[in-house]
Amino acid sequence: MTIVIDRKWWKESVMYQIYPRSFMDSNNDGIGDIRGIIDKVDHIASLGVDIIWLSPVYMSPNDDNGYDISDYTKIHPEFGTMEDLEELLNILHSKGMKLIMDLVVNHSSDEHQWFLEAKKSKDNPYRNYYHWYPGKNDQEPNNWVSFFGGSAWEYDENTDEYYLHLFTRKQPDLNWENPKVREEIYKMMRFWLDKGIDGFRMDVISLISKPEDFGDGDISEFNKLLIQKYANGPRIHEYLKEMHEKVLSHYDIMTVGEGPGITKELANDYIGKDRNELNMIFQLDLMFIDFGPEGKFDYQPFKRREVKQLLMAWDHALGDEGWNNIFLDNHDFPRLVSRFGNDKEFRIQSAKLFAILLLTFKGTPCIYQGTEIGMTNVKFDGLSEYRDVETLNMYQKYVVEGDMNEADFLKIAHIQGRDNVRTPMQWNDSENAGFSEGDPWIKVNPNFREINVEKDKESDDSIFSFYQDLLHFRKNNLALIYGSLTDHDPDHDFVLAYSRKLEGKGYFIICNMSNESLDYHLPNNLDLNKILKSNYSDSTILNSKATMRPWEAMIIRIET
Ligand code: TEU
Ligand code: CA
Repeated sequence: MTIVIDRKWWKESVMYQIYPRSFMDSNNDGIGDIRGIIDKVDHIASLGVDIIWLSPVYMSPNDDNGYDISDYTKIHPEFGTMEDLEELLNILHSKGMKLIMDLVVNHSSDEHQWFLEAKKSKDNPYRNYYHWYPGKNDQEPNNWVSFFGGSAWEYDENTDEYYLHLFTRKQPDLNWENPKVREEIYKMMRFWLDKGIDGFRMDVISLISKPEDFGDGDISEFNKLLIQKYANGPRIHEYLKEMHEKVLSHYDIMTVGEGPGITKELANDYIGKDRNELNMIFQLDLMFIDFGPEGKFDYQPFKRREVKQLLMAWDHALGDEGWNNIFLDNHDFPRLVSRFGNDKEFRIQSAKLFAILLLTFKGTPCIYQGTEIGMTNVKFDGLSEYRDVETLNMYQKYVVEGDMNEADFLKIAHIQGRDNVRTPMQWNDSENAGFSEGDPWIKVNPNFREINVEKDKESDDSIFSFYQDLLHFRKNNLALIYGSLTDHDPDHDFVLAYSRKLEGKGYFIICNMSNESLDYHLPNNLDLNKILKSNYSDSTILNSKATMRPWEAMIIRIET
């Protein structure tokens, strides 16, 4: 029976995220730049990925490292020029690769012209490009809090009103109720799409529609407030359908929306194939797995079983209706080998295990810069070495205004902080890991002499080569792209065992996500005999039993 496959280039692609500030510095000012990316394009192309997601390179005061945009159609000089961007785009296209850029339109910078106008007076034509509210008895309009700690409201003395900012006070939320705002954004999107970019990653797109009721929310748990008041607002699908109709549908592009607060039950409302909204979402349930009631810095260790359950539950929820996106780290969350693997005695094995998971699970994979060589979290010595506004704001909340001591806070920052994934890309063992001959904007991870691209590529145990081989394997096996996914061991605490099947071709994948060794009994209803890929050189299966060592993973052919 031939299955009808709805083939799309973005379903068959693998994404690679670049955080430009930390990727490669070509002019030695300590800040990564577009010219640096151009210099390293061959590294990315040789890996075998297809789409680059470029985090923001637009004009910004860098309160949130570019996620606070003051001019959406201008390149920040520290990253280079528009010509540099166009050159990068042309080079990628000449290599058959694609470029998607970050669309950050839930908020702008408070230094954007729109906001500079809006705050001049209550009757300024730009006033309701943002959300302004009078206080209540000299208090904020309601009890909403920012993702980054503190109130979500900032008082503006000049006009005696508060403005809403779900992130920093320098990131005022845009008012999507205002059709002028939407038209400005659509115009900006066309500016970039007409240049030939291949789509957008849409920053916190689930937050752009605000609730009708601006009353107090349930602040007992951040996630409750997120779902109750911030995410999936009443007009979200109207806006996305309008965006699709007015902009997206006119181009052969890909869209992936970052979806804080999008539950798996709501996901297909955004990405269902006939919804005419987005192609994919970056779901954050897995990324928020160890968030306690107060959020990320209220750290609650997760169980490996929960990782398995979330991965499978989302696949099941999307079914054949929505197309998944599989990622295990990005510029906002700790390094996957430190968070989900073992970055000490089993760094290489666990990094490779997650390469197998990322590239054989169902959905478009996204690899974050440095993951291809198993870069790890960083343990900075003191607060002065941290750069991320989220971490610094949380220090203010927990240490300055709270009763946590600095040492305990730094322990959490080491586990959860976003600087973990923002230290410079480690190219070689020369000064600053070959990232810059200047003074890097953030300290290089001291382990760069052991962990760097050059050293990894020379190693017999190369993680980069393992990714290269798997990427090639995936591209040539549609069963790993369009095949069904079946969970063969939902109850096991730390072994992930699933199969992928398409028209008679099939693969059985086992991942031992633990420091334990075990004999794993293979399902007897599958004829499994040939190990095609493994992260140990001598993996064996005998009489339907796989001897699994710590962090061992393998891809076994299903004979049909
Ligand atoms: O992130 C929003 C988000 O939901 C979280 O990832 C958030 O950044 C935080 O880490 C949760 O504790 C997006 C961008 O990816 C992030 O870099 C920006 O800081 C944020 O939006 C605001 O633009
Ligand atoms: Ca630079």
